[in-house]
Order: sequence, then structure tokens, then C-alpha cells
Amino acid sequence: MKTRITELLGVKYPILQGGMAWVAESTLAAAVSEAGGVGLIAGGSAPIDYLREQIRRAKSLTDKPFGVNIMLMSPNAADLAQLVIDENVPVITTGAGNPGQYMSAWNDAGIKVIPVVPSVALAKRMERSGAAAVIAEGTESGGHIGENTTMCLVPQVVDAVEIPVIAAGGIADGRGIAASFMLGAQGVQVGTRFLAAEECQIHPTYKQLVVDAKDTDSIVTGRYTGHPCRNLKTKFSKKLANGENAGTITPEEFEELTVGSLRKAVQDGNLEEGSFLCGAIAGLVKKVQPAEEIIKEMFDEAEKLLGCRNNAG
Ligand code: TUI
Repeated sequence: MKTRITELLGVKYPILQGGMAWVAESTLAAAVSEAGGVGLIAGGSAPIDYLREQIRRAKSLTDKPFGVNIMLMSPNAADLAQLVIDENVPVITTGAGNPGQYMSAWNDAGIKVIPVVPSVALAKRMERSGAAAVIAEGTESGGHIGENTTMCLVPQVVDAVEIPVIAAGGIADGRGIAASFMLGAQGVQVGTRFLAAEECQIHPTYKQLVVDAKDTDSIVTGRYTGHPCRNLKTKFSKKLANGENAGTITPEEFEELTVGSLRKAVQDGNLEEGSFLCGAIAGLVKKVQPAEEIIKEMFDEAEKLLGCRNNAG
């Protein structure tokens, strides 16, 4: 499947793995890249030495292009912005902010920069700053989210910019890819389905929660802190949501309760204090599979659907 994204990034399939904080490490990223997509290592708030080691490990596992996601709210964002240049990382995605201050340095280094945008306004600004593409991410996504849905955001961003648009949020099978292409996207970013990849290193409890989740099992917490986050419904996330809605947990207390909660979910499978970030599409994820099988299955289905349409037209 050739699109402007496969051409831009030199890959077989126009699919990026989500840059999921604490989840997206070198084993998963290399597996996705080896399978013909673009694997991502998430910077999150991890120490720079760890990230350097992760980037070098991914290079040892695959010759194919992979990227790094820079979470702009991280205190380490500026150091990571330099590390990706020093380590010749070919692709960067950014999240949770405006990467404007780093764009010229990344462009000078020849890095393809693909920011996540939750709005048309930021997409236009990123295009002017030299982004190679943008990821239009709908509120169906897991983790830190904007307000607009994938169905509404993607075609509006497609109409507003000339650079290729990657759709994200609520895409977990070939139907989601085909629908994204119908909206004008040239590629997709997928997070939640890769939580159930065999190569994904999260705690078995986390993986099982994703596989068992049904349509109504995700919940958004933390709107009142300014950092809304989509998680799986657990005792902990329901306690936070109840406290937020009833006014019994202040925004400051909320922030304190959630410090370290991503790590507790990913490494410990801790249902009492962990935040199991996950997209609203988890109900569609039914089994644990190798990343390569996930990608092949998704694109076989998408190609059939898109082929039908072409044949009919
Ligand atoms: O970044 C994500 N998802 C994430 S980051 C994360 S870790 C975290 N920890 C504590 C608090 C918040 C996050 C977990 N999940 N997705 C990409 C994304 N970017 N979603 C929304 C945005 C975004 C929001 C505002 C991008 C740009 C933006 O710009 C605002 C501005 O400055 O114009």
C-alpha cells in the first residue's frame, strides 16, 4: 500500500505505533519497524541515559526506520530534543504540546518531524514550522487527549494543510484504516491494538484488561486539571472520576494521586494505584498476537475494503 506516508518514511505500510509513555520501548518499536510499520520509542519522562540506551538497542534490533516520541510536558523534553539529533533518529513524533521551539534544529538535522495535533489551528502552525506530516488525534485515543473526535478532526485537518495527515484515535482494524483513508488521511497511528502485541512489554494484568475490555470500559479522568486522560475503568480510575465529579478530590490532590501511576500500571499491573491508559477502541482488541500479524491482518482487511470500493467505482 503506497501513500505519501510510505514514500516519506520509506516503509512498507503507512502505520505508526503510538508513542505510549512507559509502554513504547525498543522491543515493541523494533518489532513494528521490522514488520514494515514505524515503531516508536516513547520518551515520556524517562531519564536521558535510559532513552539513549533504548535508541541504541532499537538500532541493534532493526535496520528499518523507527522513531522517538517526545512528550513535551516532560521536564526532560529539551534534553531528549538534543539526544534525537545526536543519535541520528530519523523520525520524531511529539505530543502534549507545541514543539515550535525545537522545529528548526530538528529540520536542520534532517529529521522528519510529525507532531500530534488536536486542532486545525495547531496543524497549520506545524506546517508553517516545517513539519513533514501531522497526526490528527481524536479524543477516542488513550492517554492525554484533545476534545475533537477522529471522524470530525481528520477531514478538517486534511482540508487545512498540504502536508500528509495521519489519523489516530479509535483505529484498531482494517475498517478503521479504510475509514481513515476515506477521510483523506494518508496513514494511521495505532496505540491500543499494540498494547496486545506479543512484543509489548507491559504487565500481563494490563494486557489482559485490554483484551477483556468492552465498548464501555474506558473513562476520561482529569479534565479539571487541564490534562484529560483516557484510561481503562478500574477501581482506581473510578475513584478518581467520582472524586473529580463530586468535588471531593481537588485538582492538586488528583495530580498527587496520579504521580507515578503510569509506571505502576505498566510495570506492576497495580489495580489499586495504576493508570491503565487505553483507547476507546479496546473492545475491538480480542487477542494477543505478534506485531507483524497485527499489521498484516489490519492491512489485508483494509486493502480488501478499499479494493471493493475501487472496483465498484
Ligand atoms: O501525548 C499524548 N498522549 C499522552 S502523553 C501521556 S504522559 C502524560 N503525563 C502526565 C500528564 C499528561 C500526559 C499520556 N498520553 N497524545 C498526543 C496528544 N497531544 N494528545 C493531545 C495533544 C496535544 C495537546 C495540546 C498536542 C498539542 C497541544 O498543543 C497545545 C498548544 O500549546 O497549542
